[in-house]
Amino acid sequence: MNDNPESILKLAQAEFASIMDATELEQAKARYLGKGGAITELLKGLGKLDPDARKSHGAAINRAKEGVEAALAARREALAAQKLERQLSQEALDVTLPGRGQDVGGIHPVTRTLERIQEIFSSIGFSTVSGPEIETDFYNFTALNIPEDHPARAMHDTFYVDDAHLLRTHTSPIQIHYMMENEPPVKIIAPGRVYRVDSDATHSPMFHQVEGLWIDEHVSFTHLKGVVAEFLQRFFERKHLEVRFRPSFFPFTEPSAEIDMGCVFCEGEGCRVCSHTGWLEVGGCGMVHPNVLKHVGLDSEKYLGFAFGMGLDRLAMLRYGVNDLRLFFANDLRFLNQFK
Ligand code: 2NL
Repeated sequence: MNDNPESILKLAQAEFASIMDATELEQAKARYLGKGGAITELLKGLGKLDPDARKSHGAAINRAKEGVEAALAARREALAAQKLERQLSQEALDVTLPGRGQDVGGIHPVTRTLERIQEIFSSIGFSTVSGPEIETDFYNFTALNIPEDHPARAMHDTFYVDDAHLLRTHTSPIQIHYMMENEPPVKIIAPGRVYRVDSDATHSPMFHQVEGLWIDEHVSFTHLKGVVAEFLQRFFERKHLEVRFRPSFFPFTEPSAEIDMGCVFCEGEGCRVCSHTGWLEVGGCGMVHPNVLKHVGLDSEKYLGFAFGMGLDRLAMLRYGVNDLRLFFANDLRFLNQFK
């Protein structure tokens, strides 16, 4: 066994310097300073020496021990520095890379159209009301003077939920609820989703409508024409927008009319959008039928009023120049991003 402290120190220094791993270094330390280690064994042997030899030999062993500890600490530090250096070079971040960016959403064109409609009607005294999309036969048909055998009630036109419930086919039931719960004057618009069994380029099984209703003691057909014309002129931002009423029929109004406006694409010249007529059909209207007033418990001798209905999606298509209704409901970002 090697019992020369200086040569043990040299051995330790050489061994530590060749070690590249922290765990190995701790194992090597044990071979010198641990139980049964070379330095520890030397210290144990001191007891057998006579006092003089013990003193000088002890001092030599202690120098060697301090030397081993110093070499160990230096190597530990060097290995830690190496490890950090390696980590820094491997985990390098390129701080000059551009960020991923964030996409901000936009308001859907149909919602933007609705907000615009609400603003215009609010400025002439109409408030906005809403109601359930699942309705009963009474609110969707009976209260609106639609006869039991009317084709609109058929399974192939209306989505039935069960025997007693259906998906509303127009927003009129909102107004029926409102009239049953509020005293006149009633001055409201009722926008919302409606459902019909129908699907092609110009019809979606779910679409949006906005209806308007004004009930009071002295509301006339003249008010109806004035309100509708004022609305369309402001909605399409045209000072001289032609609006005409064509005689029509609805079970819930009498008299009834279709609402036409001058084509906003060709200014009445005739184009593909207006089928070369110069006119665009945007909705229907009329004076509320006395039977409807009776169904909601209003005195039809005292009160009367007008109602109108327009396709919200169609108004959005005309305003934004969209030629396929289905684009509004396909959720294609290439389409929607154009409305941000
Ligand atoms: C259209 C035609 C219309 C109504 C809706 C209505 C509502 C009540 C009473 C009477 Cl509570 N009428 N609404 C009246 C006439 C026409 O809609 O072409 N809509 C897209």
